[in-house]
Amino acid sequence: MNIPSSASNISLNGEFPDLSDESISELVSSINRVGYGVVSGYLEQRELDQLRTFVEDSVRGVGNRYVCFTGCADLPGTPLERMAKSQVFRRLCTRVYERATGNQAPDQPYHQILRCLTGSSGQQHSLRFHYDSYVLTVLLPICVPEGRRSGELVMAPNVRLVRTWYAQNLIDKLLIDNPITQFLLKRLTEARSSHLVRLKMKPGNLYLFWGYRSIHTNEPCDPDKIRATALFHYVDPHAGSRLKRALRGSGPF
Ligand SMILES: O=C(O)CCC(=O)C(=O)O
Ligand SMILES: [Fe+2]
Repeated sequence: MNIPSSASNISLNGEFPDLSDESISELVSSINRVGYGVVSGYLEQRELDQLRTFVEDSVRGVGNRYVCFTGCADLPGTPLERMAKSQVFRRLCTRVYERATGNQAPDQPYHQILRCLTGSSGQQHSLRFHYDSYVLTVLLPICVPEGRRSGELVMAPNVRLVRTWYAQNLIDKLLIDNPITQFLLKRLTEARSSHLVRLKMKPGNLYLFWGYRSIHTNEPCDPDKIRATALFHYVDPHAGSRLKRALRGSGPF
């Protein structure tokens, strides 16, 4: 389901597109049904060009290798900083969350990242299958290489529910984050298994999925190209877990 951001929705001047309640419902049912929902043309071309230049400069600045930004402190004046601070974008996330779960959206910050993949170091950050730690993942592609190896997003959508206990989540994660499962998932991806959903993304669109509930990763792209994605992860269901707090700093949990 593709929701156009301008045609049927209210667009506020100078702000990001504000989706109607109907569009939010359509997004949520698309995420539940096919694994993802799309808001097309979320960014204007001018904003996309600005981000592309930022990504290209950053990649060049580190010697044409993989670079990743966490949070928005290092992204001042970019549309990504504006998105992180935008009430309209926030309302998109909270309404999607509330519509899907029936629970009030908690007041949690995003886990925001900007990933720029290129070169052989970019390959190392590809085909790493995982569940996110956050319920909703909003992905904004900025640079998507042309051609066959465009770094598609690959996912087995909605394969688990949100766990009540952090310990259950930990077990799920360990069942994925081991060499045997990773090997099997890679083989399924190479075989273009129909069990996996593949997303060839278009820069400037927003892609939403249940990152916590879906096994996913990105495919590698040609090492001489740049693949850049911005991610807003929202709602850690285990934010209050004592076990999580105790384990913090002792691994990728
Ligand atoms: O860059 C992508 O396409 C996906 C990245 C991802 O899944 C993540 O950062 O959690
Ligand atoms: Fe992820």
